[in-house]
Amino acid sequence: MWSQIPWQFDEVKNGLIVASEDGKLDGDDQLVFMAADTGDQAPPGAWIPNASSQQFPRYEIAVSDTTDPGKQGWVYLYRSATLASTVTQDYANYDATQVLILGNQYVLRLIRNRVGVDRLEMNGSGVNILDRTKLRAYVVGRPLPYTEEDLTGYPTPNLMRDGRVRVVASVRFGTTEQLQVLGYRSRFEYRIYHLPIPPGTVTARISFDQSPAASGSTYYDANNVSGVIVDGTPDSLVTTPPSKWFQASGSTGTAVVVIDYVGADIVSTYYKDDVTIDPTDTGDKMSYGDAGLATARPAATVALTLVIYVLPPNQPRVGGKYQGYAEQPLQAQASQQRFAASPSPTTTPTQTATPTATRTPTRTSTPTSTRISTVTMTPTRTLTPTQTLTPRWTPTTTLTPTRSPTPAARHAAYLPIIIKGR
Ligand SMILES: [Ca+2]
Ligand SMILES: [Ca+2]
Ligand SMILES: [Ca+2]
Ligand SMILES: [Ca+2]
Repeated sequence: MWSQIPWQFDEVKNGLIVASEDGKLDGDDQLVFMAADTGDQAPPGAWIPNASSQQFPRYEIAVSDTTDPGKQGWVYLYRSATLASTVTQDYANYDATQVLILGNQYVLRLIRNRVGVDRLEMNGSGVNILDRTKLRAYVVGRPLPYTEEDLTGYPTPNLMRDGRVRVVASVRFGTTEQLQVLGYRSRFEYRIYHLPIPPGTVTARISFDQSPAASGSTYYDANNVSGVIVDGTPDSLVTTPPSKWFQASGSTGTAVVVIDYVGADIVSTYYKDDVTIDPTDTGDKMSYGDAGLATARPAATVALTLVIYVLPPNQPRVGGKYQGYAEQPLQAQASQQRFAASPSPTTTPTQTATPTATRTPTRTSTPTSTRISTVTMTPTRTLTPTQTLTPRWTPTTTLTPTRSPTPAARHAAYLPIIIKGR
């Protein structure tokens, strides 16, 4: 049995996802689908029941996980002049009026005309657990640090893509893209390409400050194994060596943040849980489990990527695993196959069982539910085995160990590429 799955092609130009380039697939354009939608490997000769597709090669794409070599899944990319799409799922959408990314498992608001986000609701709860993201730059001789409020003049985010798998919103400031936000089903990435650092900056930080609604959740990072309670009462934490991931497990969901910097030395974890009003602070001027990284000696501009996973409520300490997912993307390998007109010699005429129902010969287990596969295209016809590149992390994804599909009999998945007028 074949099933169509959600997918999208995104065009890439100079390393950035764009709304449109030339309308043709070239070497850096990306095919994106969710690893959880992959199926079994189809037996040799098995083809979708569509005559037009037989005239074109198909591509078998094998997806594997270097963090768990036993996991593999397959999808098949078909081209046809007559195939109709039956896909109804859409994992992420964009609301331009409210500047929201609406992933299946979260609602995220981008701060209009600024760098950062200031609303995060998880798992359909309607509860905003985020005060805002905070930026600080401490400059010699300046009593107060520069904050995200001082980074002004950014235009409203521009929607680049709103497909079935991901949303890409982009902020162009000057002549180059300053940041892009990629929203998937239960993960989003905040990529800042050029963050200007004020001259004379000695130390800087970026952090996620939660809202009072996050009170009662548990905070973990690489150094803090048993966790501390986010409640506005200060905690004592180990802050070195710096942790590159932070996790808050609460009653509406669990957020894991993985941060990567380019252009600054990361010196320590930043953490502040203190309800005391700080008049010099931004946002609600309180700190609820405000967690991030402090850096020293930043360059004139730094680049940083934040990958945020939205998991079910009250997860145990899993941040290290998700850091691994962020840093070790899924691998996709594509091979071209052609339809063979004659019946396959291996067909057994006496077979009584439905051949499609229980086919699972090679699939050992299903990938976890929301890892993404991105495949780059070569100009001609073959899918390259290389993964996509962008700043430092590829748009892989990942998610929830608790939401893996059952590893029972499955389907063969395919992406219908419908070519009109041929
Ligand atoms: Ca192109
Ligand atoms: Ca969409
Ligand atoms: Ca506390
Ligand atoms: Ca606050």
